[in-house]
Amino acid sequence: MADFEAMAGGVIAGDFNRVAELTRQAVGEGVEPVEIIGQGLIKGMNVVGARFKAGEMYVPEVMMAARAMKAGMEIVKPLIAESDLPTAGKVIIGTVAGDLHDIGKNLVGMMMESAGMDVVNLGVDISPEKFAQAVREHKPDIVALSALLTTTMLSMKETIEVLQEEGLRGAVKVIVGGAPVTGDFAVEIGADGWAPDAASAKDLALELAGKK
Ligand code: B1M
Repeated sequence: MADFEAMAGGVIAGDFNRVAELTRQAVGEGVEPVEIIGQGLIKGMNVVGARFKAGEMYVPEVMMAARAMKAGMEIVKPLIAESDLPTAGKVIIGTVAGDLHDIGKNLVGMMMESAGMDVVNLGVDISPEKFAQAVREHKPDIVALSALLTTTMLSMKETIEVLQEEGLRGAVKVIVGGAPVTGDFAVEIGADGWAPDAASAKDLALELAGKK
């Protein structure tokens, strides 16, 4: 009998060996991979998101939890047809042009991935044109822009403008975040949303992708 509670607990504790072991066990017992993801892995990560938001867990612990979840996902993913994977929407995420900070952005990406979203992480110093190219290529629901410098917040505005100019803006929701970015700024530059932290960004992306 698959122990989903222990699996979720392993994710919360960041114990990737335990999560891998329990996942293998469940697979061996013939449990559906999609059930393992939904009942065990994502459930654990949901708790992590809520605790992080409440200030009860910190960045390194969240990263460990995401790593534990990944250990389980790597076992079940090859067993699922791509079309059967639960997808909560597709996101492209990147740190905007001129900005090399990526710790927070990667955390946001991990949270989204852990919630079942298909995340394409473009990296850092991503120009508006590169974002536009990625939208054409990947056809995401959400474009997520991160900036940590007050000077590079302007690149967020430029990215939205280029998406508009290239006729891509209507096809995606744009969300922004990063330490200097505010909700007012998001409204000012015409973004669809802003979130203060990784767990809230995940919730916002799910909501805008129509999955929450
Ligand atoms: Co830089 N840096 N840095 N830096 N750095 C800051 C941001 C700074 C506040 C430090 C300071 O002066 N007190 C300051 C910015 C001042 C400003 O403009 N307001 C600063 C500066 C000035 C610089 C340089 C210019 C320094 C220099 O060279 N003179 C330079 C710029 C380089 C460049 O980008 N072009 C620089 C370089 C660097 C390092 C390379 C050394 C390194 C980055 C390493 C890396 O990322 N791989 C670095 C670091 C580590 C920092 C600090 C210390 C920590 C940032 C961090 O990772 N925080 C930072 C000071 C600080 O914040 N205490 C600082 C942890 C991370 C989990 O939080 O990124 O805020 P954060 O992400 C949060 C939220 O913001 C949010 O969720 C995350 C988790 O909850 N979030 C989103 C982030 N993206 C989001 C997207 C969303 C939603 C939420 O939706 C899409």
